[in-house]
Amino acid sequence: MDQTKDEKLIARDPEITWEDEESLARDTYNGAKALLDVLEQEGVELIFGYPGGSLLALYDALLDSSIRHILPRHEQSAVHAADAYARVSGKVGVCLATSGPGAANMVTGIANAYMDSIPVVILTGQVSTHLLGTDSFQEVDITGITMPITKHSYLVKDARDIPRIVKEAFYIAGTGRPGPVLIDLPKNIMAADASDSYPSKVALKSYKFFTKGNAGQIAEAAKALAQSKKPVVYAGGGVITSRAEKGLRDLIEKANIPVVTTLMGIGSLPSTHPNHLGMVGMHGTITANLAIDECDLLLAIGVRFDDRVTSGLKHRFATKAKVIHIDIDPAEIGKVIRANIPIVGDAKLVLEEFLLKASPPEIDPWWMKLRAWQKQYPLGYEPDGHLNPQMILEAMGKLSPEDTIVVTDVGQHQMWAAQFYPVTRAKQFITSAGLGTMGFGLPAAIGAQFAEPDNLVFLVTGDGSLQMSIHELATAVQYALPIKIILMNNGVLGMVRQMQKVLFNERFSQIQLDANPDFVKLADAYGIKGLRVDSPEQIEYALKTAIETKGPFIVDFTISPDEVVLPFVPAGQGITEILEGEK
Ligand SMILES: Cc1ncc(C[n+]2csc(CCOP(=O)(O)OP(=O)(O)O)c2C)c(N)n1
Repeated sequence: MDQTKDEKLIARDPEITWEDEESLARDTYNGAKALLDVLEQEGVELIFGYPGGSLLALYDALLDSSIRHILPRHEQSAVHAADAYARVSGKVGVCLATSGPGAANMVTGIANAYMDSIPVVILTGQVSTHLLGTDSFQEVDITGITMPITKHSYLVKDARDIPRIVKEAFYIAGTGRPGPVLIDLPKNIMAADASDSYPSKVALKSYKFFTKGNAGQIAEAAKALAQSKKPVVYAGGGVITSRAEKGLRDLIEKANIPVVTTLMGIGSLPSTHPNHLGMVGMHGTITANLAIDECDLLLAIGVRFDDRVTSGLKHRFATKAKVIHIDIDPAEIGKVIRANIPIVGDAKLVLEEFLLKASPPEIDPWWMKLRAWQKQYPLGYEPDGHLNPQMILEAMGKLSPEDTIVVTDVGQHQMWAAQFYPVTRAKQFITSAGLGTMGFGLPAAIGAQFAEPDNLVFLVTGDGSLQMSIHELATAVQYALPIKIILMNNGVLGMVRQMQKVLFNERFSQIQLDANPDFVKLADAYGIKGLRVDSPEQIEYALKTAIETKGPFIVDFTISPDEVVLPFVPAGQGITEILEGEK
């Protein structure tokens, strides 16, 4: 008897469940196998995922695939890890979760990638097509839920569409302004007969992006630069995404113009470059903020005039300046600040063209003013004999090799890292900027370490943030990832406490983390070595020990809850209303 035929007959019997049909389909070339084949052809080496009932066929097929599957301990972590992997490797990150709770757990991670324009393909299991819309077990409408936080999404209804959809998803995620693309995969589609034809090209009529900027607008911008007396470059994450660091450096060195960066733009120019005035915005340097306020020409490259920079006060931001805005996403032009000279295009290509046309403006008096501000308002801190967080970051910079990657969580520690770690290159400083997601750090450090297995990866975190993804210590151990965790342990939700202290007259509300574990002991329970440090003299020894110890390591630095991040421009105040303040 023809067994396969018989199985097919049985599978059509209404009494036979989809589960039975799925296991009968295991031997055929099904949607799951087609999916993995096309992912392989897209060059995917790693998937961060978490299994479940809707993905049984896919996890079965994974056993025969060359793709390596990494199992974090939470689906949110799978997205953060894929996100950081993409930020560091420059490839599209891939993550996977089952239907319902698995997919829903990914929402914060997807929003995080969306806000920072990171290319991630998210694969979610879904209930079988005949159950869609029936509130069936573990059903959520994940394409609906994530509509505003994805660049695009697909619900696959025919297994034969899988190769085309995957090809399109990678193309959309990784081109133009990058972002997350979700593919929802119903259970029966994963088990259904599929096609192994892989399209060589993407044909998407409705998806277009500009790469080359308009030559006339670039010429106009170069003319404006040559005539300006007080120009400033405002560089963002777009510079790094388009790998325009060299173009930026060539331009600002040729024309000798000062540069400020956003949080996402850290690394677009080495922090030690003489033209670098530091980060701009809420916790930026005073000089960077005064420069924006005073400049007559603002050359904004790959930025979105985020309210962390503008304080949400567009009528008070760079009011004396002619604005040149270079961005690949036309929707960003004029969204917040009106651009006098808009240039839609890829920053790298635009800057190459700009360089050819640029001539240096006469700006010696401007530089004298900037240098005077830098002298008057240096970014520093007063060592007070205690363990100041800034010291730790300076020591990390001194002791770590140049190819080190620094991943941060969210809070005061993030801002101290942005201010005091000497970042020398693009893709070295990985942080959750737009969404500000506590709990991003540890899974992101995992993704970063997978992207660059031979480089030192530091995670700078806080006791609040770390506890939002502490379970990922197990993942670091399981995959022998030698991440060095630098914990700034102040016993409080420091950044919120700081705002309550400064803006709410020290009326502290719900910021005390009273039942913190002993983090060194906790790490030890996972098999991770660690040290606790509470005085400045121990910093160097602890960091050296962490770096030299094989495998993951935690240094638990006890810092005072009274430490504050300065300067501080409170939200809703003009960027010149900077609190320098005393601690
Ligand atoms: C998921 C999430 N919840 C809440 C917040 C609001 N928030 C921003 S910073 C912060 C405190 C962070 O505390 P910790 O990680 O200990 O870092 P610290 O500021 O003390 O350095 C909070 C609660 C957030 N950013 N993300």
